[in-house]
Amino acid sequence: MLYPVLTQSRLLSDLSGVWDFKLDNGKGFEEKWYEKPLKDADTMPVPASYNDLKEGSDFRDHYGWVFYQRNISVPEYVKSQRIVLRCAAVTHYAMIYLNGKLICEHKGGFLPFEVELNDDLQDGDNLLTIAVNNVIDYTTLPVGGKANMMSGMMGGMGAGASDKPQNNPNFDFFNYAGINRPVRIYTTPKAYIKDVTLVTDIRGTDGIVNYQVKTSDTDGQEVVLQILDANGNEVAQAKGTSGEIVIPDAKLWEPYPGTPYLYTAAVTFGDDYYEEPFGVRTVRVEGTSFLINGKPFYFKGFGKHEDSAFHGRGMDVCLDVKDVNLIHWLHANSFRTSHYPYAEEMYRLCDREGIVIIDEVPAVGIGAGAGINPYETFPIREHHEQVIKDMIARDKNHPCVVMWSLGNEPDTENFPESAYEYWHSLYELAHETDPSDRPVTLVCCQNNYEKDIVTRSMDVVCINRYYGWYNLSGDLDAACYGLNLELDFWEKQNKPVMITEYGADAVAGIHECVPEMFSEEFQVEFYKRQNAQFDKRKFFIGEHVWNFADFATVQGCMRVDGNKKGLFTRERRPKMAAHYFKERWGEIPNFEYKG
Ligand code: E8X
Repeated sequence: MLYPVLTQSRLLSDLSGVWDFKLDNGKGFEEKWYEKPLKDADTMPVPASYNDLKEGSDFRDHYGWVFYQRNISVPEYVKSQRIVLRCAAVTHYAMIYLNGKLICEHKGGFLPFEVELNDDLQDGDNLLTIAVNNVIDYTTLPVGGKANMMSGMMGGMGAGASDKPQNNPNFDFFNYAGINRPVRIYTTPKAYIKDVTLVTDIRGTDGIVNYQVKTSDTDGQEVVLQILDANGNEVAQAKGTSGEIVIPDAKLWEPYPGTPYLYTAAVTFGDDYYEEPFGVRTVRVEGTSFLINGKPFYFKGFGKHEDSAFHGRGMDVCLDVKDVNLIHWLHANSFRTSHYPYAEEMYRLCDREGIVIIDEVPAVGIGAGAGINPYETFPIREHHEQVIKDMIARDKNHPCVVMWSLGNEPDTENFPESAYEYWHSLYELAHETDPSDRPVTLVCCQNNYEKDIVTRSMDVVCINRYYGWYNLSGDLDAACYGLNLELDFWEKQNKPVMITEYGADAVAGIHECVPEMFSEEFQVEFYKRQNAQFDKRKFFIGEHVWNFADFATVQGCMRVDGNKKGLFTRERRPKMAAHYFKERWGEIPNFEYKG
């Protein structure tokens, strides 16, 4: 799906601002709140999560529906155009009403969807209502369970004691909800460009672009695709809906501090015109190496979250720019969009800034504990396939995206065959869906890796490991011993392996001479000791720290004001470990680190 941009043929209007808002009291649909202006409405910004913006657990811990509302009108002179309402992400389920009529529904809280308004727009004001549901259960991604993950660790004690319905995340981040990303209206001519797909390759010093343009009608107008360089000069051109274009002496897209050179594919179809930035680069797994532009790449970075004070999970381009600059400051080169696809603005930024992304769908929490086979009991397969296809459709042209992650920490050890059947077929689906056929992975939880037969079947083995934290707590000698036993196992698999999570909570400001858990010194020591093990292994292609910054999560006896495994605090102040990594990563090149 194309990102909405303002061009010579397309108008774009952002509906960000303060909307009317009301928490459902159970009667919203019965009383048809979407038909008239909300009575006694609260005010609520869009985009943002609503949870932290009004005091009281009514908002913070709301369960179920909320209603957002505002008026929209469009000028007469655009009515000859196609008028589209596009929501970049509504978490987790959206029903859109225009003047009381349901015009669109969408499941899934992290990907865009759109609806044409032409047939339903009236002259003058139109009442736009977006009803949003935040319920997570065994049918949603991410998954909600019977008891939340934190109380689950205490054997689910107390679960079900209250009749008040509540969300019980089967995952470790706060279930922020609402209209988390922009709502926009854009126009296109009636005959329009539907989609652009760009697959790049390198031949000698030439850049090759295999392109495909989908249009609303197939006859009549011709498609023209021009390739513009960074100065806007045309360097190549082609006609027709698909073909191969050669860019002589192409400049490649390389991760920073290389040059992340971007070209623009400028597409004309009749009266419509669209511009898609892209980079010429290749990605491939070969033996135990991960190759970008044919050179072995070493991942230095983190798992992140979209998470900040006030906004919750609401899109915040200011924070994105700050984070990207902190990533540069650390000499990191990559991150994983744990545990859901991020806002499109972040990928566009990373394209420009040369930061590499592992793009993850919101499949987190697929595990129900011993005895219950989630693959037989969670009706999520169809939805999971849909989000994989939608994420790839949205992000396929980004040079920054180098690998797809099908999910995070599912049960792969209690029901190894079911897990294999489930995940491996999704692996095949991702490969079939991606026109660039990027590597595909599944991020695996600390487990019995000898029983797990899925993780080893991915293109890159991605492991989350907490030796010295959740197990062998505080004992770093034992942690290194356990880690090495496991690395010996992986060495034999002849696959590239990277750690996608490892880390220790550190409360900023807690210092100790003898490093103990929760101190900043322990966090540094934890990383130093384990990094020394990774450095000895040639097949080990990257280290992603958990987490970039402290983040909000569900309350529980293991969390003091959120998850504190960040290298930065939630306000982005560096802990000692940030300084340690800045020094370490400053000495690790992007390419050929291990020869
Ligand atoms: C943690 C992280 C969590 O925040 C992340 O979303 C998924 C976790 C730990 C798995 N991985 O708790 O900080 C715990 C495995 C125990 C052996």
